[in-house]
Amino acid sequence: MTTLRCERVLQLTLAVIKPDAVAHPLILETLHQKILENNFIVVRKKDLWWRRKDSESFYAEHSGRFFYQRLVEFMSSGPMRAYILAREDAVAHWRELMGPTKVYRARYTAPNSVRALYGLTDTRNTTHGSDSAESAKREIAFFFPEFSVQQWLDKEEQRFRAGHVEYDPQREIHTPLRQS
Ligand code: IDP
Ligand code: MG
Repeated sequence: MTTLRCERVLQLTLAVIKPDAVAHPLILETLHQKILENNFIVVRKKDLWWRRKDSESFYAEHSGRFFYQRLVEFMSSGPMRAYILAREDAVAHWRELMGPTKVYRARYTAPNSVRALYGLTDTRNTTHGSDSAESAKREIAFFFPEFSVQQWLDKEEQRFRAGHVEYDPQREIHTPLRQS
């Protein structure tokens, strides 16, 4: 059982472990532990493998950039893992944990960040995180079309915020405690 208790409304973000990290089971496990150690609630977790068109569509905002082809090929090159995470200021906290986009810069400016520690190149930089609450909503819908952010905020958020939550080690997600 966890004793997480928060004062302010929880925020959701989308976090993705990219194919370079999923390819290494120890790195994948380490990243999962980091998520737990940093007091994120794991609301959903999904392992998936994108087709190229998924990759192109998710990163459409970057089409035309010099790294776009490389990026879409990489993101559909192997399995990845997506999470819906909850926390106070989840968007900012996850981005801080990831570190700067470019691995070389991350190693200098945020040496303990995920991208600094595990990133391989500017493209293969281990993780993705939504950059705003609006992006999080859009990106959660992209990865988890069956999940309703609004319904979660209305029905589940309060229980999670009050700490009525336990970690299910089998499914590797947090679940609300059944009310007694
Ligand atoms: P972010 O992932 O930190 O939000 P974005 O600028 O949104 O960064 O870029 C999306 C992804 O595109 C990055 O995570 C990285 O994989 C790739 N990318 C961004 N800039 C470069 C670059 O200069 N060279 C190679 N790949 C890049
Ligand atoms: Mg981005």
